Amino acid sequence: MPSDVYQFHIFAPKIRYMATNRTFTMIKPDAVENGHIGNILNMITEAGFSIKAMKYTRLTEAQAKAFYEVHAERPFYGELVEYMTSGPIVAAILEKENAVADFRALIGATDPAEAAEGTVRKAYAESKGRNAVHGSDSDDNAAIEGKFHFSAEEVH
Ligand code: IDP
Ligand code: MG
Repeated sequence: MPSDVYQFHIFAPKIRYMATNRTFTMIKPDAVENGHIGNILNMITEAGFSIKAMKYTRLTEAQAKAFYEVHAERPFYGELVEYMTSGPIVAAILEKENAVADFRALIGATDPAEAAEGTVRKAYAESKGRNAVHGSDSDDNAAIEGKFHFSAEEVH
């Protein structure tokens, strides 16, 4: 192993580089309303993800604002919070090798017009805003978002 890589491993804070093999997802209100829960869960399990936790729930305004806090300054934040509280969702923690990246590939680009064939958003999203599913963008956020929705006792 080259010495610079070796040193990197010694001095890097270990936790930030440990892949958890888990991601967090939501089937969003448009997809629930349009009757796509079963088909989307089927795509997810067919792609090799296993379900570690799952619930059918509805976000409060406070929960939606907190979950999407990172987008608070974006022009679509109000619209996003309104949409995410407009109806029930399915929240889940998923497990698979390389879960975060593989799940982002499975769901496709944020805007369904740009999403690849065979992706969840290509098949089921209505628009860039109402885009059927959420997928965590990093291992750190997967852990934070999973904990936001589930207690340790709800993960199996
Ligand atoms: P992502 O869900 O693909 O990670 P982000 O950029 O993190 O996309 O945005 C979070 C969510 O905010 C999107 O999934 C979508 O529901 C909504 N959103 C993003 N960009 C827009 C926009 O330009 N108009 C309306 N809603 C948007
Ligand atoms: Mg995102």
